[in-house]
Amino acid sequence: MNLPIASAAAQVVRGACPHDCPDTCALKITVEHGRVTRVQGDPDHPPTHGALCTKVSRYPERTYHDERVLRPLKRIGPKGSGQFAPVGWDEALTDIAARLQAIAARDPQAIVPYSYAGTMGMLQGESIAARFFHTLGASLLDRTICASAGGDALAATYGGKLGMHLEHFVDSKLILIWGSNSITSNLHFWTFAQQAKRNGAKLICIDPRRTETADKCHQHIALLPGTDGALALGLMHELIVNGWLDEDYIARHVDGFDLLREKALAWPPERTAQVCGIEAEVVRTLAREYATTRPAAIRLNYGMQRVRGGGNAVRLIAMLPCLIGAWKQRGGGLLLSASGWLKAHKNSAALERPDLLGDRRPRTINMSTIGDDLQRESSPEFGPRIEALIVYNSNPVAVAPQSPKVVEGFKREDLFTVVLEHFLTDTADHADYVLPATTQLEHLDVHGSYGHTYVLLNQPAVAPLGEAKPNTQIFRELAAHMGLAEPCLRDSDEQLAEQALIGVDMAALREQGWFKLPVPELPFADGGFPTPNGKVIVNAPGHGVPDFVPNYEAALSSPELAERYPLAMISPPARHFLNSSFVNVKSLRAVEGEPLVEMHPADAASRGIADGALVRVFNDRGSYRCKAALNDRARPGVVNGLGVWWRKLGRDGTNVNELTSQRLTDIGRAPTFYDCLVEVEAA
Ligand SMILES: Nc1nc2c(c(=O)[nH]1)N[C@H]1C(S)=C(S)[C@@H](COP(=O)(O)OP(=O)(O)OC[C@H]3O[C@@H](n4cnc5c(=O)[nH]c(N)nc54)[C@H](O)[C@@H]3O)O[C@H]1N2
Ligand SMILES: Nc1nc2c(c(=O)[nH]1)N[C@H]1C(S)=C(S)[C@@H](COP(=O)(O)OP(=O)(O)OC[C@H]3O[C@@H](n4cnc5c(=O)[nH]c(N)nc54)[C@H](O)[C@@H]3O)O[C@H]1N2
Ligand SMILES: [Mo]
Repeated sequence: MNLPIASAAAQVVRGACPHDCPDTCALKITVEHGRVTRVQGDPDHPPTHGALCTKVSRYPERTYHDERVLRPLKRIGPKGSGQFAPVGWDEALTDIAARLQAIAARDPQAIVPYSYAGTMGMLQGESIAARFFHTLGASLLDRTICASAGGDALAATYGGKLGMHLEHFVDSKLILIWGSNSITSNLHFWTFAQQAKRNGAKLICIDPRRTETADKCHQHIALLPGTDGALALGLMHELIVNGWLDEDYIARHVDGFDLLREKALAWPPERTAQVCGIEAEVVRTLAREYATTRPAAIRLNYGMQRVRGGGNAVRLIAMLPCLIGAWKQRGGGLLLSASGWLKAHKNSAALERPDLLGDRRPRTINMSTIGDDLQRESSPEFGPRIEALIVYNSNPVAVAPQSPKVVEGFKREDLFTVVLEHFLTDTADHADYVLPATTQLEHLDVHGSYGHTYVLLNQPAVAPLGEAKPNTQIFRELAAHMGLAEPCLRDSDEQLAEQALIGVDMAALREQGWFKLPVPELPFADGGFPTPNGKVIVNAPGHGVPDFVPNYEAALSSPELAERYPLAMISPPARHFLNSSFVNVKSLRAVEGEPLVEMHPADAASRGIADGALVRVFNDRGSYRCKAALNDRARPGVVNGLGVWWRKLGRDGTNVNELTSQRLTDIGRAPTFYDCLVEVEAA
């Protein structure tokens, strides 16, 4: 592969945004005198259309940040203190290799990789890293922290994580923006939605929080957190009793609808409204508009599945477009994730080489319960106590639920922790070794997307800064220091890029920087779901018929808890951060100000809390101090703790995950970040 490393002359290099976002933008990176001076969106890439979010247009500020980790660091203070001394690469890798070898000799499953989507790249994500851990026979990681409730639910319904083309939303006449703050977290979808709006479409936002997206929609339905399944059943009730079903589409393409009909008939608008905390008339009107407007689309997003019943709710909502035959038209249907379209084109087996495990079947650790799992002793059920953690592309001390437990685990003196990072994050502060990783501007990668149907190539724009190395190179060198002879551990990034994709014109990808996958225009217009019989599944094996599942923590299911902690807390993304990334970029942190909890003025008044007052948000798991912002972005009974701050940049070294629980969703073993009761008092 051709790698245009910058020379003195100004040049433009094609790249891709690596972040965990549905938009995966195509970038044009200007390099002058060996330094990136500008990052812009590619005007020719249809989803990006030349625009970038504020965060990524400031990418050079992140890459050239004066706090970048640019040399390997070895811990010299107590765990968590962030006290390190620089060491040479060879010294660091020799010591790490010896430590891991000693553990692996007892049981390689005591070594746990911990990674997520800090970069979504196929190379710098799971390629050499996966090969390395598979060769060792280390524990496997269940990557559940974000999307597995909704993702598994969607796959249980449609047969894959499949949905509408992003570009088709311009043709919609009604768009339900459901559990998504698009302006914050899916900006490039929002552009298409606005175009639809200009063409006469009605936009309805379904979200407990009055977000900036809700402000710009025609209507906002502020339901209680975790009640989306009830709303979907209420809508189905109305579709059924008013004769608004597409009987023909259902007969031909939905398997088991009668089972669902029975459930839905138990949800008249009054019951639905009571559970959701909204008016019955809102349910009736929404059902009528959804049934009678064509084309009708749903942009569902992962915000609504971070609760106990998140999987069931996604299954119910995913039925709606099938009941009205919305899939028959361009601009109709649903999009939660488009990543299933990539599946046929991403050669995961070649990149990750699970065959290197041979006959070994290591145990799997769920990343969402790392707090508890770090405390477990060896046992026949659990397997060996976790002795080593290798963290890359993730900041679990900040982002994993119930952080008091996570911190306690990372502080264990008998745990050996290596963190590959750009910065000294809350997690890196707990490492025995921090290894400096390159950013997207410094390495090669290949990307798909979960919000559109293109693949992208990211060419390195500049040479690695300082002594930083790509994740791939770090794992190659670590493997060599451990004497692992497996030849595929030596594949170069260029070779990996050649192995990554199937059925993609690599010449076009190199030339243009992006390539549209061959996805059918109207994939489900005439059924054809990738399920065993081609039909949408109601009664899913192992899951049964979908139903409303109330939150763990709600008056409905735990009245005693709700008496002590009467406020439901959600912790959705802050616009200028990306999970915990960018919190340390000063210009972006300045816009967000400081950690806040939004409260409705009525909830604040009864607690004697003034706007801007310092408050303590607490429950049985922990306590978090921040400022109260009183406004109607919060509905009564719900508080919004905007996420996810670095703990050490928060007020008392905590963030919102001090309060969240490690309980898991109904489907997908995912965290329930937004299923969390709290109380708030003036601090
Ligand atoms: N700027 C920015 N962009 C991001 C991210 C970020 O942190 N910052 N995160 C990225 C990631 S990791 C992901 S997974 C994606 C998608 O990330 P999502 O988590 O889907 O992000 P949003 O769409 O911002 O937020 C979800 C919305 O759901 C709402 N919500 C919370 N609980 C409920 C509920 O029970 N029901 C309903 N209907 N709504 C609820 C929240 O108020 C919020 O407005 O976005 C990505 N994009
Ligand atoms: N309370 C609450 N908690 C949440 C959420 C919420 O809404 N509320 N959202 C959840 C969601 S949706 C998600 S996806 C998770 C996300 O959690 P994480 O995947 O941990 O995401 P980030 O916090 O962005 O941390 C990613 C880290 O990877 C690093 N990184 C980026 N690129 C590279 C690279 O090329 N190499 C290496 N070695 N490192 C790199 C970054 O510097 C950053 O520190 O958080 C979850 N946590
Ligand atoms: Mo996510």
